[in-house]
Amino acid sequence: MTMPMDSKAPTQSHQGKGTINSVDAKAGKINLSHEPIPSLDWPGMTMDFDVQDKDSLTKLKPGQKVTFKLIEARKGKYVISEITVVK
Ligand SMILES: [Cu+2]
Repeated sequence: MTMPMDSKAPTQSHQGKGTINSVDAKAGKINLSHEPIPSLDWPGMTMDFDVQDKDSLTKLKPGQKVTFKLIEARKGKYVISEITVVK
């Protein structure tokens, strides 16, 4: 899929699901083992993510299952825009 750089389309978000391995609220980073994300054509993997809103990390702990939304902050760089603990 190709998209023009000046696309006026609203920022597309991608929905993911995973388990928290570690949280660095100060740095605004979280390490997740996430399930495949078909809309990005990503396989399941363990990786670090930057989080837009650092405060959203303060209540998160390793072992929790979460759903999250990813947006492309800049080309090829995906950050979490929303993260929610699954009960
Ligand atoms: Cu990944």
